[in-house]
Amino acid sequence: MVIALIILGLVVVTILFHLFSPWWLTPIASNWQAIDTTIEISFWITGAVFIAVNVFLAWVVWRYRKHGNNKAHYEPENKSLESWLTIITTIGVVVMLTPGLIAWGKIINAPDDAQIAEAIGQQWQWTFRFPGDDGKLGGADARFVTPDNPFGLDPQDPDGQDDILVNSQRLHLPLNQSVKLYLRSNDVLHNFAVPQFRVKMDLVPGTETYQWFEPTREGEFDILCEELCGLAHYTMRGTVVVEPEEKFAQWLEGFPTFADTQVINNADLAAGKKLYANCAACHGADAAGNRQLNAPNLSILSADYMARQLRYYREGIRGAHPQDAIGKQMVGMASTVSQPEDERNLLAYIQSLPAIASSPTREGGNAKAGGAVFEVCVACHGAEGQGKGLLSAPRLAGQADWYLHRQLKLYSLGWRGKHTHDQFGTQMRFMTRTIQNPERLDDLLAYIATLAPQPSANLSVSSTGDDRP
Ligand code: HEC
Ligand code: HEC
Ligand SMILES: [Cu+2]
Repeated sequence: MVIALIILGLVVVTILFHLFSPWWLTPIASNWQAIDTTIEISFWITGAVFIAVNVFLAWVVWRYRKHGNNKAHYEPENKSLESWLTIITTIGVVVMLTPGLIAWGKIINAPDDAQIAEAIGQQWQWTFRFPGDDGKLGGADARFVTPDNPFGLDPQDPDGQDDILVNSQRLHLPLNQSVKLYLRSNDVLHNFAVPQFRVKMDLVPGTETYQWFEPTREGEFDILCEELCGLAHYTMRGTVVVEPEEKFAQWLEGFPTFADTQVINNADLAAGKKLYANCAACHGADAAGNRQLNAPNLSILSADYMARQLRYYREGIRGAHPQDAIGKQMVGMASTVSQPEDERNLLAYIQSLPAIASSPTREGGNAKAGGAVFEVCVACHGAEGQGKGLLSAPRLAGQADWYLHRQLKLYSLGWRGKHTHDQFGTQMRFMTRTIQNPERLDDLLAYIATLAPQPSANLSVSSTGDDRP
């Protein structure tokens, strides 16, 4: 009797929980109502079966409880009961699966007029690519990935030259326009999902998958990596911004084509040198930095990293804290090179200067103990602190120790890396927690100082980044 009541109680609680649960589907923002319908049908059918089976179970427990000397009647076969159960189950399963198959048929057939785009997943960030005027995406493969070519586009493919590279975790999309989003992984399995769009799909290394949807609501939605196995996929966050077509077009214009990013080596160095005169006042004619002016060493940094920092300064992502007077100096400077061509020429010029390692200025600290603190940094900044282009992590070896000290402090204060558009900085803010105390910080900086390359070693663009073979 008690058990029968417990079973009935569980059924009632489950139904109430289902009806009043705060965790319900987010309001839909795409054309995929069919997915919601499929989910609802499944809920109705599984719900009905759940109630029927449990009520029957409770009834059986109560009806055939032990009393007196009654004995179970043994009936191994019952043809008519078995056929009925088989027929009802079959109908249930068919009703449940058919809408799913119909929806799947639509999911794999993108409309012909869909806008094409690509999402690239790599540990642990998203980047995006749009075709240029030719409407075609060029070939790409993880084996083409170098610090100069982080998207891994085939340099020989003419279709790829005008592809627009969006090196940002924010993907803008036009409202009410279907998008066929190709999905490519540069390393492991990932899974691209925007819960409000209702479609999700795995990214599989070595092959290209896709999904399509039509955003139907303006706004910002989270991009999640819903790959559950593996390390830290939950940190792969991005944002989809759905906006009217004109605004989208304007946004897209701000990004370089693949060809643009490749000319950095034959950019106009003379023009770059002229622009650099402004910067030399603080960063020095040799770009090796100036301690008195708090200006870091630029000679060791990759163009890609510097370009992102300049953009961050311009967009109020870095140097924006009201008390950050030192960082603020760069905000105005970064806007003097807001033209993509100026910025390219300038960065190409800085890259053409020989890399100079800054000499250590700090005393104390146990470099040996610091090596242990540095172990967590290796995953992104490399074992020699050389930086990894693929992970957007800059070179630390050879950077001025007082500058590194200040940046780590800014991260832990939240003056840097706290802006919602600063996903890389957010990673770093979590990382600074592993340093824990001033003593370990001293040790760490002493260790990084031992990683500095030979003074004046020329670290050309292609050797500053990724350390993969
Ligand atoms: C008034 C002095 C001053 C001038 C002029 C100046 N900078 Fe800076 N720059 C700084 C300071 C100070 C910092 C460090 C800010 C901080 O600690 O947050 C910095 C930081 C940077 C960084 C970030 C480096 C890193 O490792 O993250 C880049 C890139 C940079 N500057 C490039 C430039 C360029 C390019 C120019 C010329 C257009 C320029 N700077 C002109 C003072 C200056
Ligand atoms: C998950 C990858 C990751 C790990 C681990 C990591 N970093 Fe970083 N770090 C980054 C990225 C990405 C950036 C660039 C941030 C940006 O673009 O604003 C960065 C930036 C920095 C900077 C600023 C450099 C500059 O030129 O301004 C310092 C300093 C730094 N990291 C030190 C460390 C130290 C020390 C550790 C270990 C305790 C560490 N990082 C661990 C990814 C990482
Ligand atoms: Cu992932």
